Amino acid sequence: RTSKSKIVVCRDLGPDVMPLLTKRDDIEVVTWTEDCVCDREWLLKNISGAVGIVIVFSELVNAELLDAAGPNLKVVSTMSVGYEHIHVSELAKRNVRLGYTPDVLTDAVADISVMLALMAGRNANETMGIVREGLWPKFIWAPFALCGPQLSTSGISPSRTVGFLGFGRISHATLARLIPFGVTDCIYSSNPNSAASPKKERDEALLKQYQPQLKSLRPVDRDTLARESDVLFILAPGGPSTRHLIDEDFLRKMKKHSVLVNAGRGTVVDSDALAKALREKWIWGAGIDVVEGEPNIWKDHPLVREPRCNILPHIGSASFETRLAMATLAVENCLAGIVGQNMPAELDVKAS
Ligand code: 8YV
Repeated sequence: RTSKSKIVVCRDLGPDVMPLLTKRDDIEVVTWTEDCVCDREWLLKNISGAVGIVIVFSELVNAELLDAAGPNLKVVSTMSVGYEHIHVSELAKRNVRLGYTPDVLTDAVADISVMLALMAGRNANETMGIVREGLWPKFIWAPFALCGPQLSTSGISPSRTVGFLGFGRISHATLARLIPFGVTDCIYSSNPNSAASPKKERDEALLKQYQPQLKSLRPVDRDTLARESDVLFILAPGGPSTRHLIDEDFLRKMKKHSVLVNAGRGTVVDSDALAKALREKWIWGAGIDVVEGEPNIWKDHPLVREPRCNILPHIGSASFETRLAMATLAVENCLAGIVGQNMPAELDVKAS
């Protein structure tokens, strides 16, 4: 009798994806089926002897967990593109491979980034509050009441400069969506810690692709990014190197009518500074899908109290299509990795 390989799955991945695992005779699947974050005690107990584990971004993968798994563990597969919940060097030490889910969520997150930019510019949270609270009948119409800055450029509105902190796949897809809006200038800071690290050929190709609409595309330092962006998209990864890159100093330099969008990681933005910037009107509005300290964001959080802060509970990748693709890829990565095959999307833990 050959023993089955154990795979621990930290969320029920649904009826379309779970059978990829459960229908296999050679695999024993142990699944956390509760509708809440996987219990740490349960995980530490059940991971013992596993060859693979499929996780989401709320599972911390550290030495403790890897030690609890023991020497059989070959693969950690996360259903996310971000991996700051994973201590990559601990994986490297133990020769454990890492699967993740880039690309498949790019469109969904780019969609929601544009949505947040529009919501923030046109005061969605504030104005929907008027309707929700039954205040519409009392509202006195005035030509400039409830107005906000327009994202699209037309004969009547000036050209817009969009800025990106982080200029990877999701930023490129967001820029592509903004071209029909008439955006003419794009600036970015791709290496947020120092001067931007430009990629000349890539930038020339993007400019060529979007001409004649797009007039300029250039890497800038953070100061220029703050001063020149009409809409700033934060689409950078989390972790210590990007923590609070958007701080009080940065926000004070931004334009009064500018909009800040964060669909990357909450930790990049200092929440107190952003709340102050909105309260004191240094910037026009914010649209954020991620907040430092999430999901523990209660009603009295300084950002929740700001009417010009449009907050979504981290749903950037939450479309049926994208979550299905992410879950499928996470399982495929795991299945390939445990038998030593090429994983469809592997992150090189030794190089990271
Ligand atoms: C997911 C994300 O919602 O992929 C990421 O890094 O932040 C989101 O797409 C989340 O990670 C699900 O695990």
